[in-house]
Amino acid sequence: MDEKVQANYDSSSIQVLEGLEAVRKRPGMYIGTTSSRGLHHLVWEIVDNAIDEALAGYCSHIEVTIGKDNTITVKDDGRGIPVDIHPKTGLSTVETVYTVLHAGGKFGGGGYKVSGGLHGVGASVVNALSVWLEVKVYKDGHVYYQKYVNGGHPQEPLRMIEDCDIDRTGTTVTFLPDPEIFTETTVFDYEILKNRLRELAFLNRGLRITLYDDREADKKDSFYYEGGITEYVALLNKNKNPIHSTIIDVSGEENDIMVEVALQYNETYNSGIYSFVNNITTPEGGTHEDGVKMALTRILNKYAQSSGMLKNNDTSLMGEDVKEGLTMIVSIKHPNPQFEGQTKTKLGNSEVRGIANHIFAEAFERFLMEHPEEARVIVEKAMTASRARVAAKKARELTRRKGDLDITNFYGKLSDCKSKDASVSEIFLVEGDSAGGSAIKGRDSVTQAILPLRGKILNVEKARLDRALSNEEIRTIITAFGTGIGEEFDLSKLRYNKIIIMTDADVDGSHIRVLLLTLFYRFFKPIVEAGHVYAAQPPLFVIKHGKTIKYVLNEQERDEYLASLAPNTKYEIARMKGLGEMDAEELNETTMDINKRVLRQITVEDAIAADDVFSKLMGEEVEPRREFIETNATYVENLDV
Ligand code: 28F
Repeated sequence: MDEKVQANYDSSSIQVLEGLEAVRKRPGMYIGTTSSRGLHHLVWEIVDNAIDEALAGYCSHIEVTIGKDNTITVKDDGRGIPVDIHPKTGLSTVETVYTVLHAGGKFGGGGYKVSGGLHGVGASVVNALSVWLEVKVYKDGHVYYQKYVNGGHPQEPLRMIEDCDIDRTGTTVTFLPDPEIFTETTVFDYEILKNRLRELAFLNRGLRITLYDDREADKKDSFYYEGGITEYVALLNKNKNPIHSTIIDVSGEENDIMVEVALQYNETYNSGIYSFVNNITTPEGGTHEDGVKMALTRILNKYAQSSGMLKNNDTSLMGEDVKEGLTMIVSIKHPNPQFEGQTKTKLGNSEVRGIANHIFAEAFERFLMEHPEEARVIVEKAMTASRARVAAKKARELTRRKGDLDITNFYGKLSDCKSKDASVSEIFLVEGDSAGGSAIKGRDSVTQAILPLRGKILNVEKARLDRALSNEEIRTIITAFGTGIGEEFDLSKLRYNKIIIMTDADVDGSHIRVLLLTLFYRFFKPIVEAGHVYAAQPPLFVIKHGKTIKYVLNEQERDEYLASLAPNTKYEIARMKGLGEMDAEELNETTMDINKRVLRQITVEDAIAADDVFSKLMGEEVEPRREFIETNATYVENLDV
């Protein structure tokens, strides 16, 4: 190696060490959190590089394996990372990609750098946060290998270790996340990996993605969708009775921006609209989604008028009306996306709005003209929704006029807290009058409000807003929250910082909890997304020994606690009664006191998965519900959506 390269090697190796050290010092800066979410983000960084190779047209199959030891292996059949010396760093390109921060940038020419939620921090971050990582490159009939240890330090330079078939090419990476960084867990969740890998297969039509789990015998799933996002819409609509047969599939390109839209209406009253930029989920939407939605409303109004279905003096269809029962996916590829919004997941590029609008409008209008039958069904659905919206407005005004929706007129149901400071206030939604009574007695009346629920509330999965508003209990909940509902909803008016569902740990209790979660998810989703919703966890057992009384949440905690007692300690253990049988003191002591209780925060980890759970559990179809409950009984019990 001549002097120049050697010198360069020293300076860049210092930069490398500082870079990797920086990542280990503040991992949150690079992967968001070091929780389970951050752990799984490592996989997305590596998978995204393989997907880029597929987008470039060189990779057709990506395999992800969860190892017995919770390692992850990602394997692609692309060209294989170049093994030459990288001009800028004096290191092999492989070592550059895996040890220089952000070295994984754009791969050569145009193409789209697909990047995970934090926009492609690169493979070197994964290396820095792993106990070890090894890369194998298959190219020119040889296998090249390099291993990095203790947060990315190369053990030795890249070297050829063996021969392989001359026509075998690709990159295989295996890594073991560092438990010193991922202190919460280093165990990978198969469902999380499966859902996202399936989504990536939908978003990249024709690419096969296979997931293996070596921790269990022959556990694998393989995804391959020639139809791409139209097959995604078909899956999302599976249990929702589509109202027209064709899944509308639009794709177009302008100014190096690719736009794809797939949509189909179903008979429910909810909308499932999901948008992506370069395979990144954009839950806050943005200009791509806005452009398509504007076109959808404009073209449906235009068709409704020109076909005479909408008379001149009829009110036009609003955005909310054309969203009812709509399952739609908007996926765009953009060479230089700009993200904004609270969680940097809203697309900001203004030029996209117009491009998405007219690419979709032209194709959608052509579809309606060529499919008059399906067009009529779609327009009729929107017109019915429009009438229901007007009715809901009247129902809201009516109830407000009668004073039902204002705070004073339902003293009998809500025992409000004295504090008016939302940031310290919390409301318990309690199953049954007796538990409600004990909760009112046992609570801290300054900060804790109690709303006893009389048995099951209406299943809103199958109800429009006007029907929900006609339900007494739901009106009480809407008023207690203070945010309003539907188009009036305003999160800043939420009267409590915590909304705590307190139901028994039995089947009835979990059914009421799921009914409430359905209500919150369908009509108060921002409240759930902001993390205000919790489930109280009443103890399942009480253990008494000497003067000590210990409440435990479940069998596991019981066994751990019993194991912690001195040998041959005399103790009594009993299964707790239901909330209704606890006295005020016990209820407060075990489930409400903010210093003693254990709450489980309800999160919307994955909107699509949550939507799927609710429509299966609460939708019309009985079959999927029974099959779902049978296969996921434990999952239903721990419904964290
Ligand atoms: C298991 C994870 O990382 N696959 C990859 C390639 C292919 C090329 C490449 C990657 C650095 C900046 C060029 C090959 N031949 N799977 C992967 N496959 N990176 S990562 O190049 C990265 C260089 O620009 C590649 C010709 N061009 C690009």
